[in-house]
Amino acid sequence: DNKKKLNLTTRIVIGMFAGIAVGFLLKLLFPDSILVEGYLTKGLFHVVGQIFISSLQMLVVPLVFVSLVVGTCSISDPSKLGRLGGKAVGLYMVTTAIAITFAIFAAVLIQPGAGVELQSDATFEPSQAPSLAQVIIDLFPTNPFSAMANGNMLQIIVFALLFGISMALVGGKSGDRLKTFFDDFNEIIMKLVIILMNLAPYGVFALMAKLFSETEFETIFSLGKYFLLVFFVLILHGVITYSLILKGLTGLSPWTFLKKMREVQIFGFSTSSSNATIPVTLETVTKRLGVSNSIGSFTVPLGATINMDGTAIMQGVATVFIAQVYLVDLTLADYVMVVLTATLASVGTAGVPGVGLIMLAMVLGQVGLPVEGIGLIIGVDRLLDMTRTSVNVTGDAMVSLIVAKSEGELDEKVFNDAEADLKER
Ligand code: DAS
Repeated sequence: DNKKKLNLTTRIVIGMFAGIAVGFLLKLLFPDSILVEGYLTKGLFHVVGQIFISSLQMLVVPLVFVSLVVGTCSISDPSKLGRLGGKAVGLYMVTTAIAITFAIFAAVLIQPGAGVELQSDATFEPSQAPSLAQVIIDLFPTNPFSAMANGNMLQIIVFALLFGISMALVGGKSGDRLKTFFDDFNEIIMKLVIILMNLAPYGVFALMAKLFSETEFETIFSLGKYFLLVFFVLILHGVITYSLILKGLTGLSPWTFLKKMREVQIFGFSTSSSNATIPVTLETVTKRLGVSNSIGSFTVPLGATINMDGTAIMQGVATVFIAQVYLVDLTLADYVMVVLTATLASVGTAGVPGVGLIMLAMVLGQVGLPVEGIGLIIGVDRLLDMTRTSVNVTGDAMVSLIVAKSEGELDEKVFNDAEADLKER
């Protein structure tokens, strides 16, 4: 039985590749079959895939609220919270700025949009980037229950932090009684995460089979240079940059980190949602990488919302690509504006599928580029969204490790134990 349990990750990887293979086969053998579409692509695969994603999303709000209350009330001096917040937000902003700068540099070098004759008939309303003041005001929920009902992550985080601090300050019998309640609640929710992770091989299979049986690969060829450049910079950032930062700032083994992050990356890839992946990211960061819950429960949900390095990479390349297609010369000041806008825009938007394109409209609007240029790249965005979400969640986990290590709250025995928590799966 232990042997079977050991290979949930393997089963998930098998599910992913089997889904891709079946998707390709269906597209190849029954290209326009109504039956396949009716019973599989829009039928079985769609249903199983959506149930899988919904089951993850179902846990996000209770898990984030409860784990953050538990995490916060175990932090004795509230001043530490300020330090934690500063380190986490600082690292999230810096890694995102590095990501987009790297992406812009690569795009200016490779010129993916040069000589591209593409027309876009899409029309886009450039949604205005929320002012920083508004973003800060919106952090505080007028009604915590509606914040939870709407899944407004930043407001849930703020409410949980305040609630946890108050519990720690009250202390005594009622504080401890409530802490015991939340500890138990947290344990049950985390067990539920593990139970639902066993759905993953089927859920990932269904999502991949549906995606690869309905993706028009022709569009990818027409935007080959753009697609491959974004993909390449994403992989470089996710593997090389993160390894250098992790090794440099903590001395931890990047290989161990990336190996243990495989499941989380597959969840991010198949769901295209950092938010839906939070339960798996948090479970992995605390139980397999050795980050304390009081840090992980804060840095992971925060990261899923404000940290989107992968998204920033797409935005960097897309902005240069669209400028090249529309023959607009961007100045250095424009590029700086793109870096700032993309980094700031990522703060105010949740980690859900396709949010990167919505933010791209803000970035293009800031540098006066035609927002309908998004129509040029929307056809290949699905696969890129999946890949950049994997990078986003990897960045969230990496920053959690760095903050935990700097606070002396990283259990390196767990981090270096290849079998850590595998028995739970
Ligand atoms: N899908 C988003 C996420 O969950 C990223 C994006 O849309 O770019 O992180």
